Amino acid sequence: MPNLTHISKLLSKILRHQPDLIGIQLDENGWVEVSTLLQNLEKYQTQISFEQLKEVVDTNSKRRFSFNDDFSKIRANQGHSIEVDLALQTQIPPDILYHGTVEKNLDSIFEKGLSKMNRHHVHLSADTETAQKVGMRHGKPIILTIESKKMYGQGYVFYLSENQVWLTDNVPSEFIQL
Ligand code: HQG
Repeated sequence: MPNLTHISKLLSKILRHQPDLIGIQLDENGWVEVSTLLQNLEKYQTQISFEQLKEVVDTNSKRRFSFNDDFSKIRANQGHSIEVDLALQTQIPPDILYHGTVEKNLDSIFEKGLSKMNRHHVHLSADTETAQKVGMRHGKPIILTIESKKMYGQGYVFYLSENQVWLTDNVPSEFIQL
């Protein structure tokens, strides 16, 4: 039986990047019927009960997934590479947000600003601990400070995902400090 981490990784792959891996399609807002998801996972040799799925959604350390109100649909909260409209609400950011990265990216970041790369947005966090963890995925973490309120004052738009990740389209280098 697949463990929770395995299920979470598989769900990330399917719900953010490759729904066709198990022959499903997401709707325009990134949702899929839970029954379709479970049936198709089974077709591809991964048998998961609704209770296990719910446990993954409830216990996932980063709250990567959400059910709709009646638990009939599920989607990833952010991190997609395929085109979906998460209908995110714009939010007023705090004065400062943080971004964790690694040294090898710094020259390029200070030249071009922070770019969304393969994702839909640049990902920022309200606390340095999270930025540290995000940076660590790429190597020895370096935390950049982003003058988010100043950006907001100049018309840049910010969103807060369901799982508390701050998202924006790009961060020009003038708003970034080491
Ligand atoms: C860097 C995980 C050169 C950027 C995490 C980062 C997060 C540039 C890398 C979420 C650049 C992209 C996102 C530029 C940005 N030149 N490098 N102009 N602009 N970069 O993984 O922010 O597990 O796509 O600093 O916890 O590291 O998926 O983004 O190092 O929340 O749920 O390009 O992914 O969450 O890397 O992480 P990523 P990220 P999940």
